Amino acid sequence: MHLLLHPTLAFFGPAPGASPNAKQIDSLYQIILYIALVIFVFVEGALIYTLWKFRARKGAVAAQIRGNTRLEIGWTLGAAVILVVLAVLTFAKLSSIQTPSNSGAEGLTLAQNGGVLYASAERKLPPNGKTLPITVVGRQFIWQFVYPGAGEADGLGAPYSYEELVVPTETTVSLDIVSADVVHSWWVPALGGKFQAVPGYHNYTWFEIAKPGIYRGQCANLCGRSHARMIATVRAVPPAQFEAWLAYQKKLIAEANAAAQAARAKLGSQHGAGEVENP
Ligand SMILES: [Cu+2]
Repeated sequence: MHLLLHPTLAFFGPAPGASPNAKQIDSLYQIILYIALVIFVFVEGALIYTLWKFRARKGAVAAQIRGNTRLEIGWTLGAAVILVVLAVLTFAKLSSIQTPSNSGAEGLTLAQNGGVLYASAERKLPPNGKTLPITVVGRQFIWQFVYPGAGEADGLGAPYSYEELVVPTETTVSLDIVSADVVHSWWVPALGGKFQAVPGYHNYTWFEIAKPGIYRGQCANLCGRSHARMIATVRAVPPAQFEAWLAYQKKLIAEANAAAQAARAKLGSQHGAGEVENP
């Protein structure tokens, strides 16, 4: 179910969801908001009416009322029923928030691009098991994204990017969120909940973006002096464009590594290898 927030209420709502999990969170938020709004108007209305109707007047004697058992049982039960309804709705939506959906028909062909099956109790997979796994590394003060495609057995050589995460549309992307130093918090509001990046732990989340676009977020945990600069951008592009971008990124990294190696070799020949072992 996806409700539409009235424009005057949109200010109070979260960013409109661009991923199925974020949409579920959004609609849950709206259900609770509308129920709360009805109660708020009723309670405040009754209060204002009572203040006016029974205001102090000359000669008026206030009635002394000593409780009303039926009324008290009524509002206790009423509040309990509302809480039960909200709890049931939340649990009903929880699995579609936590469990990734299958990639769309137009999504990336995952078999060729590291559509890896993870035998992990914590990492939830889409029903068909296919997902594009990306590791998100929080570090002071930048987000790093590591994509599948390690060239060597040691796992090194995987393409990566900083600050901007590029993903294919219509593809279920599952994130493995880690930290290289202190606690950070991954949060792109339009793509779902907030997840902490804690050194020594893995946190998992996922999203699936239908249409090309740019989604912005920011580290949501004060992680040091330049925390405010720790921004994140997710750019969704069609799968073919993603593959081209990833290939180009690999090429750039390989070229930069080759240039660094050449520079190191040159320095080594000038000063003797011992001096530049650990530049
Ligand atoms: Cu941070």
